[in-house]
Amino acid sequence: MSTTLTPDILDALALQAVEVPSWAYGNSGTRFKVFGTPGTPRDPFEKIADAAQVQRFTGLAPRVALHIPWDRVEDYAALRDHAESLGVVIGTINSNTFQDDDFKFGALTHEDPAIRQKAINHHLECIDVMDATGSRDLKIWLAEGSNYPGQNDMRARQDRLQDSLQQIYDRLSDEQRLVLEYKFFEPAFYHTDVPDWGTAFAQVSSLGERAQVCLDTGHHAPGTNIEFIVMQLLRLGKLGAFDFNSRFYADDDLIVGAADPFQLFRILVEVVRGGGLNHPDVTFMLDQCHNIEDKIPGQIRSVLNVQEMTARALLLDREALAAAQSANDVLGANEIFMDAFQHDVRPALAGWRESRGLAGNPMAAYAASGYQERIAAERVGGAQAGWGA
Ligand code: LRH
Ligand code: MN
Ligand code: MN
Repeated sequence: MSTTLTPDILDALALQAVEVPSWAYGNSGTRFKVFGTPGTPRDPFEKIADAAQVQRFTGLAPRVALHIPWDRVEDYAALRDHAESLGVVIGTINSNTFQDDDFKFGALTHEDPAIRQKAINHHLECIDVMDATGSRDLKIWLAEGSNYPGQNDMRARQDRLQDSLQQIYDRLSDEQRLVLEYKFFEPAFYHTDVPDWGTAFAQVSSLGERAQVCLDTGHHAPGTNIEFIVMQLLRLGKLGAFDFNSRFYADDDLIVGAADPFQLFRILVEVVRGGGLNHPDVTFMLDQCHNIEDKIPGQIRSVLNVQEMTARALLLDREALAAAQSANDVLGANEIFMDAFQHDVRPALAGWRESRGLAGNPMAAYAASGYQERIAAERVGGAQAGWGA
């Protein structure tokens, strides 16, 4: 194994981009309490300004994802200009059908054609937002399902879902994509209409080439081999996006790489193996909430964690690994794998940053910048991540 980051690895890292979610900058919490944080953005313009700080200090986060209606504004062209003036662009547009009373029993799967049409129309509005902001991806996560056996006809709901998704997909331009996110439970507790990668894969496969699967790392049962799913979706050409976060118990939305750095490493090894790293077709997005920590440094830490594990994944000696695998050298192969994971790349990455005119330690540089104190003083009455907006 190379003991340092070679020029090839540094070049690969230079192309890495992690998309940050606008909702990470708003206040969030659990169903028990949402804590307010001084300096929380009051509107989407301020969320984008905060996201731009992450890019400013890391050079790794050039795009900001929006959630509609949380980030609904009058003038999307102005929002786009605002983002670009701060050195970032608008990324994925996330739809939201989980906070409207009409959708209590379903949205894209609803039995009532009028309600289903309302849900489809919401997605068409999201595509209008994409047209106005230059966004490429429409991300759909559905909070639909049932709580009790017998409550619903699960098969009829799949059929309605397929029809709804097709109508949405047909409205996309040739440059735009639809990514469908799966989640095994919550808010529905018995059945969920898109619970797993197989269902997402089946649904998007019948739509067309520009329909892909989004893998949120927090959306699997404990113990799931997520890197296997990453491998399979890349193999099938259907991994469109990641929602990165980490979890101890359920969909905790904690800082990526905080709970299980080794899992993040294993995922990124498969991404590199599958040609996904720096591949324009796989969006690396964060989907996190910072309930108790400051949000901007929480996001800076997150993108640094992704970069760190990516660098380790790139250090994996694939030739030696392939040889050990062919020889059925079980322990030898595992040792090669672990060698890459155990390698401390932080000093090399600090040097990488400095060579690009960035601070070696972005966390410290942000803390010293005075930005946090300034927003705390200037902004009064910040908004929730969207749950109350
Ligand atoms: C659902 C989810 C989905 C939503 C986001 C706020 O749990 O992961 O991506 O859009 O959280
Ligand atoms: Mn998600
Ligand atoms: Mn989630």
